Amino acid sequence: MITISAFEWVPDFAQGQVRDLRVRWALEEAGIPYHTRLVSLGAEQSSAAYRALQPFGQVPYFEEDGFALFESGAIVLHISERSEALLPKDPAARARATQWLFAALNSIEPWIQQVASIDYFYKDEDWAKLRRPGALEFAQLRLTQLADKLGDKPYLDGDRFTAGDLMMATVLRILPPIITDPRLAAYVERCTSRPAFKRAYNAQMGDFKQAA
Ligand SMILES: N[C@@H](CCC(=O)N[C@@H](CS)C(=O)NCC(=O)O)C(=O)O
Repeated sequence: MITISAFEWVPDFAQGQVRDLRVRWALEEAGIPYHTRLVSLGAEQSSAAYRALQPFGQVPYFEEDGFALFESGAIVLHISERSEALLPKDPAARARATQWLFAALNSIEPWIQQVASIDYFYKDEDWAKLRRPGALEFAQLRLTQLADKLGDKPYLDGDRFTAGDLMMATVLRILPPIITDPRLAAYVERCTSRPAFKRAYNAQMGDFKQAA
């Protein structure tokens, strides 16, 4: 049985956003059952035992029959390799889905996360007030470029949802007010109205409720 780690509690703004959601969503799309190991913020995440599984003390990690993996991108890819619902069989389509998964993590997430970190953690700092307009401008440039590439297609590679869309949608959800292009807003809505996303989201929120 697969085990993934998740936080037992996070502040309200982070609930429904923690990166184990990506892994839960991939498992739901693939129809693979899993358990969660709930970890507390602070001492437990920083313990040597936890850091043996996730060297940065973060969530999520993935474990199955003694095989352990960290980094949500690597975990989602590992799960996706087992399911055509996430990675097409055709090698070229598969490579393009992987390309979009990396684009989400490497070309989009850092810029959205920069603005999100300012808004969530530093908004009253003088340096943050100076930095925010430039960070926002760059994030918006990337988002416009993404929207142009998406165009009128339902998903990034055309008509079918892949692991690339799963990852991109989780990244675009990080800071909803930043998504002003109607094509991207509709895309996020399309991806997150999938039943597998709803099950994953409810499972994360359910774990927080249970621990409260
Ligand atoms: N690159 C990592 C990032 C994981 C990450 O940022 N996890 C956050 C929760 S969303 C975390 O554990 N934060 C607590 C910390 O960094 O101490 C991944 O994608 O798995």
